[in-house]
Amino acid sequence: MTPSLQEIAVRLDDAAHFARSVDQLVEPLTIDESYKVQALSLARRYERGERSVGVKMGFTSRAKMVQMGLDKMIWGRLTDAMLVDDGGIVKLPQLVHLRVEPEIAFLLKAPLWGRVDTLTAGAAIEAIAPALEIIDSRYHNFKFSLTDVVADNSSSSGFVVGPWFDPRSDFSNLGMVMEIDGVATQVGSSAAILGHPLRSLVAAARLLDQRGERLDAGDIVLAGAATAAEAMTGKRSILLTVEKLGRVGFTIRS
Ligand code: OOG
Ligand code: MG
Repeated sequence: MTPSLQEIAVRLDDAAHFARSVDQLVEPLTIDESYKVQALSLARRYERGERSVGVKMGFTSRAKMVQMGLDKMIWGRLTDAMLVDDGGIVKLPQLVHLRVEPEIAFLLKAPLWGRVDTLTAGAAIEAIAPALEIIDSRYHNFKFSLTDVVADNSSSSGFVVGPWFDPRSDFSNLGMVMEIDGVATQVGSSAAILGHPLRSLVAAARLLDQRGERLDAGDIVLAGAATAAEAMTGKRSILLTVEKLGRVGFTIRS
């Protein structure tokens, strides 16, 4: 018997909750259905007391598309339980197989939905910050199709946000260096995110609207990784430096 979307959502939510990887979905889902599974699995988190704090965009850079072999933008939902303090600690047993990637975060001061231009999107930003995303696919070996990953909340697991800055400074092409235990492992620019990270916010407003959702004042939006993600297995210290915006970091403990 084909499992219902709710059954798939429970399977993926349990996998995330208990940090156990599962098989890729054998059920042929449409992209619509995979976003429904995502919403159903998040509903379980909200029932456990988590609160929505925004969204993350995925596959907004060439580097990420090439690394994962997928070429369509996706999005996932962020909750307060995923937020890791700047300088904080993440424990490995809570994760299946984490990866870390350098991002830019937006904090919104106004709602955004549908087709908006970059001027409107820019005017809705309260502040921008350097950010690290901790992704953790719930599928074995971090392997998935587009609908698999969307159903799995686009691999969302955690995120760390650095100091907030005035968004009126030019952030179209800022150097980004991610260091692991003091060694620069990923080097890029904010321009790798769709040519300008603001375009990721424009895309978020449009893609959410297609599912009848919108961005609200107070939401955080992660623009998507500027470089490929780094897999990590042991204790590590991760630091991202973004030109003009400063630093954000955290430590992984076993
Ligand atoms: C999917 C999530 C992609 C990004 O920043 O591109 C993403 C994955 O790579 O597991 O978060
Ligand atoms: Mg990401």
